Parts: sequence; C-alpha cells; structure tokens
Amino acid sequence: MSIASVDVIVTSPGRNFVTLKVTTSDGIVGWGDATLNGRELSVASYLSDHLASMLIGRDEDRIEDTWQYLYRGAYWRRGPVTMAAIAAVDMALWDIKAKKAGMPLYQLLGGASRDGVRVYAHASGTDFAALSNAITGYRELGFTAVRVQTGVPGLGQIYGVSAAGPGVRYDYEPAKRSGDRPAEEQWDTRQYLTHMPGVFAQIREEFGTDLRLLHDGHHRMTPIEAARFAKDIEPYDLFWLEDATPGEDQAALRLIRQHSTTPLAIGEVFNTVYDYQTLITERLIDYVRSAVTHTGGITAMKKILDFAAIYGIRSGIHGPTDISPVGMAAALHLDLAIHNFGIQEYMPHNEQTLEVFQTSFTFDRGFLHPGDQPGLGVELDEEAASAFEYTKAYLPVNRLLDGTVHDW
Ligand code: CS2
Ligand code: MG
Repeated sequence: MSIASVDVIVTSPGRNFVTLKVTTSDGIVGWGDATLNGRELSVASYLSDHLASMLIGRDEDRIEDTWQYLYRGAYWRRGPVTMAAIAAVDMALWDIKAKKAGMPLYQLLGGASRDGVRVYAHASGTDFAALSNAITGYRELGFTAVRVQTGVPGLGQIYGVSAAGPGVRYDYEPAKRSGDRPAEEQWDTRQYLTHMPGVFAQIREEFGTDLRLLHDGHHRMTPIEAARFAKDIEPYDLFWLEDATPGEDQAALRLIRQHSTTPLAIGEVFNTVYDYQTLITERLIDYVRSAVTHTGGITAMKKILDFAAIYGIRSGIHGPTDISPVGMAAALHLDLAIHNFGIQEYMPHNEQTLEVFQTSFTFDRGFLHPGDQPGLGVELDEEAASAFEYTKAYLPVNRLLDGTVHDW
C-alpha cells in the first residue's frame, strides 16, 4: 500500500482550523491537525504547495522515515509553520497505522498507563466575582483543576479573560476577526504583580486547598519580575505558573528557580526538542507545554516527553480551542500512554466545531479518555466543513501603557 492522495481542508466553524487528509491506495483515511492560530494559511500552503506532491506514493507505514524526510529534507530547520505541517502528516500516518491495526492509537504507544487523563479548564472573570462564578461552574461540571485568569483594575481587556462576562464558561477565543489588523490590548506588569497574589489568596479562602490552580503569565514578565511573582504566590500552592517569562531565554528560568519553588510550565510556543534542551537538562521547568500540533506530531512529542521523563519533568500538553479536535485526540492518546503524564489542558470546542469534527473522546468527572475507536478516534465531515468559510483572524497585539509593544 501507499499514500494515494493528500488534501488540505481549511474550515472555520467558529474559529479557523487547518486539517490534513491522507488517503492510502486501499482507501484508509488518516487525519492531521495543522492549525496555527493567526497564521493558518501559511501552514495550509506549506502542505498543499510543498509537501503534498512528495508524499504521494510513499509507504504510509514508514512514519519515522517520513518524519526525518520532511524535517531534514527541507534543509531549513524548525519553526511553527514547518513543524505544524510535519505534525499534521505525522498525526495522519499514526491515525492510518492504528486504523490498520484495528486499535486506538494509545495501544500502539504502549497501552494505557492510567484509567483517565486529568484535565484543567479555563476559569476567567473580569473581576473576582465573575472568576469565582466560573470556578464554581467548572467544579459543578466535575473539573478538579482550573486555570485562573482575571482582569487587572485599571486595565481594559487583557489576555485570558472572557469578555462575555460571568457564567459563560467556554467562550474565550483570543483570535479576533478584526479585518486586516490585530486587535490591540493594554498591559501594565506592575499593576498585575500587585493585584494577582490577592486573587489567589481569595480563591484559596473561598475554594480551599484541594482544587488544583494553574495560572498563565503568558510571556509577559522579565526574569526578575517572574522570580518575584513566583515567590509571592508560593503560599497559594499552584499546580503550575505557565510562561512566566518568554521561554526562548531558557537561562532566565535559573533566576526564577533561585527564588521560588512554584512549579513552572513552558513550551506552547516551542516547536522542537531543542527549544527545551537547557530547560530539561537543568530541570528549570516542571511541565512540558507544547501542543502535538505545533511540535512535529506524535513522533516528536513522544521523544520530547521521554527525554523529559529522565529529568523528572511531566507533560502538560497544550489544548486550547485553537488546537482542533484531531490535535486534542493526538494529545489524549499520548497522555494515556506515557508514564510521566502531568495534566491536560481542555477547552471544550463549540457546537459548530463538533458538527465538523466527530470525536470519540469522553469527559467524566474531571477526566478525559480518548476512546477505543481504531486510530485517533476523530473523523472530519467534509461537507459540514465546506459550510464554514475561512475568515482571516489575528491574535491581539499587546502594548504597555506608554504604547511600547509587549508580549501578548
Ligand atoms: C494559552 C493559549 O491555553 C493557553 O495556555 O496560552 O490559549 C494561547 O493564548 C492560544 O493558544 C494562542 O492562540
Ligand atoms: Mg498558555
């Protein structure tokens, strides 16, 4: 058997997704997620204009060889567009291999190491009352872990806070369809550093110590600001502080580690193991945050997580709504199989998205399971997908109060 056709499907059921469809000469279909929020068409073109033709006729079973062929054969290394394209091919080939074996993918990755995958939800609110309402809502749904983000007095719309107000729990979508310009948001780290520790104190006061709390700094602090913040929030026993500082400066995490034992998670903007090398070998992080979709797929992600396991570092795979249900399923199969599982991000997709992507993963009292369908367990309905035209959308640009561009 061989790869007979390769198709790229761009659809926008509430937000943009790019999906790769690989079909073998025997008619077996594999799906891969290639969604890169705000730059979707770059990956769609990389796949359709550069990779599709070279995949036709290749043996679909040679996944490792295809991965190396696409990574080394490009000559130009790394980057989110390249690694998202390779990830989509890799996911589709694993989907096909597991379908041919008649097994859910996790069985080919070593079988289940746990009964279910603990997930965390995104609780947010413009103020504490709204945040508390969102946390209560998620606990009622059975979540045992929540990421908490809230507004900062004096600032307008900021990262991570749903603009829809209290009670609407799932709708935070950062990419805005604002014509040809990204929306702009305001930021002031000093106000944030002053405000946030009190929010965690209030949450612990109201919800006790059992609930696992996560928080996303979203790349905005300098190393010393992050060191101070991580120390200030130590009493509130966070499960992790994410992206405390821009992760490209891997050595900066040494400073944070000198000042705090708050667990650190980094990596959602990373796309190869080399982005982690210092962080992992020096144990500067506690969780690997990459998305399977942005990091070269299942083949690459498994290698990164096995490398991290040697250093006592666990998984925290990225799973917001701008990762498609295919990418989410790939994460869940890895989550179920690897030994050093930490936690899985889970922002439920909206109804429109679930019209296009038929999923088989299930949620039960705070845990997800990928299901036991052969393959990844997600199928894309191409007719439903065709009803949702691509609409250009950008992630916001962030500026400090004096107008300086800052990390969003
Ligand atoms: C966030 C992401 O989920 C997270 O941890 O950092 O939602 C991120 O803002 C988006 O993936 C950007 O598209
Ligand atoms: Mg994040």
